[in-house]
Amino acid sequence: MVEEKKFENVLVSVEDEIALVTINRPKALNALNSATLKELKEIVEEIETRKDIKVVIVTGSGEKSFVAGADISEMVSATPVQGKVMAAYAHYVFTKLENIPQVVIAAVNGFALGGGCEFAMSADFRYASENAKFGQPEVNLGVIPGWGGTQRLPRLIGKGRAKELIYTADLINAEEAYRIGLVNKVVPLADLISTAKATAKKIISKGSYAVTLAKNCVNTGLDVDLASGSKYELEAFSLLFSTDDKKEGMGAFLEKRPAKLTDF
Ligand code: DAK
Repeated sequence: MVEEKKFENVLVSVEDEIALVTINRPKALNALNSATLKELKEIVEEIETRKDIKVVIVTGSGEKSFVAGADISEMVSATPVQGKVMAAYAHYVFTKLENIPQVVIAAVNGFALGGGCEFAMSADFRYASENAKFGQPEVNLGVIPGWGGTQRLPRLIGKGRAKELIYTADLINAEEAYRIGLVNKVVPLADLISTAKATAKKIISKGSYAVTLAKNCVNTGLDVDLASGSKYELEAFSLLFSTDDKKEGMGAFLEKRPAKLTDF
């Protein structure tokens, strides 16, 4: 169980079916080096198989930074082949996180820059503390976003806004991130985790088959044309007619009582 293991750079706790995954390298503002990515891979791969975890909250330790990017001290001397291997590894971890059956909420508690913003974007949605700052500053370093930023950012906030952020390397504050749809909510830092947990609890009270299939439909649909996405939705929707949750949910509505929805 990952919560019983002692990782060097990541803290994991599980309570009330919520896993809290905290990147813990505060001296480097939680920058993601290969050791941290390796730990994250192990954690995500285990969480994917755990029926006792329904929602995952990812955050950074301390009060200043979520994740300040890929670890620049590790990248500085990397050859093109090493850079490609490191980027492919992070792509694997982020895409895995994006598609696990559980809902993933990024609780962005400070800097979410470069690979940190890309990490947050692989969550289902993001809540930010008032001090959070977002950006893709890679062009300052002579590179481009390499962990999915050129792909997920335009899908989230639109092509023009994404290009402006990437070309200028500008950092934006939490309010601006909220205005452009990069985050769903901005709250005081002290309330960030409790707000994410409150949403997690609400989601957990729903039928988890339905939530997971809704996640699959949105994720799959955004990568294909509308007709193919709609076909996928049709299949998922009709599959849910086989579940006890569908009988219970609709039956409870008609009987005017609260529904008791089940687990995976
Ligand atoms: N990597 C390593 N160390 C970092 C770091 C990072 N990304 N960000 C901060 N640190 C370290 C600092 O070096 C400093 O360490 P010490 O000097 O104390 O040892 C410590 O964290 C505190 O940072 P500062 O002293 O700089 O703190 P400030 O409050 O003054 O500034 C800051 C905070 C976040 C504005 C600043 O630290 C900063 O600008 N950090 C870098 C942010 C950044 O550029 N992030 C994007 C990283 S690039 C690719 C694949 C992926 C990528 C690229 C290519 N390929 C396909 C190969 C992804 C790239 C990125 O993510």
